[in-house]
Amino acid sequence: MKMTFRWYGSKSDAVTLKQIKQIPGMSGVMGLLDYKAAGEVWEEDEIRAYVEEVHAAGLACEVIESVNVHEDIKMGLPSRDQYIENYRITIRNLAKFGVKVIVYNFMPVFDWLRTDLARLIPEDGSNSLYFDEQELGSMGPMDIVRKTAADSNGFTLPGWEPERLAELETTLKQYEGMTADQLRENYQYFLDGVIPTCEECDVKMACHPDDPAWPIFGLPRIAHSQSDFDKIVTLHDSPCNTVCLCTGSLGSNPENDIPATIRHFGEMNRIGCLHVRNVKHLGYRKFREASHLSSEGDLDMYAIMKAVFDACPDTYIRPDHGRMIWDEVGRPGYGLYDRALGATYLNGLWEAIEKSAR
Ligand SMILES: [Mn+2]
Repeated sequence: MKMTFRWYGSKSDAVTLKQIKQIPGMSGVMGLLDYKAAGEVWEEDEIRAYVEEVHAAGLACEVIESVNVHEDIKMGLPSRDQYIENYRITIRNLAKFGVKVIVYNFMPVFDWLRTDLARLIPEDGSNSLYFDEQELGSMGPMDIVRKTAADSNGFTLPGWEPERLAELETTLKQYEGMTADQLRENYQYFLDGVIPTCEECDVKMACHPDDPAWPIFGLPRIAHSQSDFDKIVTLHDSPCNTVCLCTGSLGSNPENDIPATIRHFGEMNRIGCLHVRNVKHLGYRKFREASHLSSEGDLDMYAIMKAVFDACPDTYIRPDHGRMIWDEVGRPGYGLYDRALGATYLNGLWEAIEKSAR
């Protein structure tokens, strides 16, 4: 298991590489260029600058996230071929700098979605990301976009790029009537376009689950359960077509058995990497993100790490969203302190699992 930390780059992240390097057991980052619009080519010079900075700090950069898929690809418009070609160029460019895994998602319009980015946790005065379907019911898509932008403490949020959301109403209209099967057909077309390039370059595509793990605003969503991902990995059968197993995203739906899903795809060699975090269910389609400790949420982190150990022990992992604690001000979900605690806790579980297996 290679423990990593998401890092937004020195211009965009309040957390420094030096701080990341000082977290015990940290081997590298999961990187991104957060200023790139969906569909744009990631140029060699930009990738080189990012990767060299990470390497200079003594960290690896083998996983890149948020290479966003252009909406025209998801909608199956004729312009998709150009965007798929751009994606292929980006894959080749990333591979030149040692990238092994690319995390992306295939969610229409909205990436992850929360109704509150800083919900107070009364028990200890910290705050975390929060979702309540009932609260969402009273908001339209534009309301949630405005609220998310206003609550981001001035940081960019992946999937919430202003230029992507500027034409929101038009985009939502274009999706009207699209079924899950149609979206899956468009997905297959995309995979048929990019997976052969991944095979040439020895890079894995890792699909991030829908977050939360159900459809929203009537849009089709096709990546929020084990059976959904069973379909995805067969859309284009290749070891390069993998899952980014995000425990918190899938875990927002209590019906998803996360350790079983890790074993299932791990044994198939179809896990590209994992995001590991905990979630506290508060009612029907209502949850908040919890600290990583099993007893503070509803996921069994021991069972999760044990499944990783048994089924995909060489994979990349990062602690996912943390709470905001110790009065830290930062990008919602991506502060330093709680994610560092999370990494340390996961490393502790790992050591115990490893030694007891001897
Ligand atoms: Mn995730």
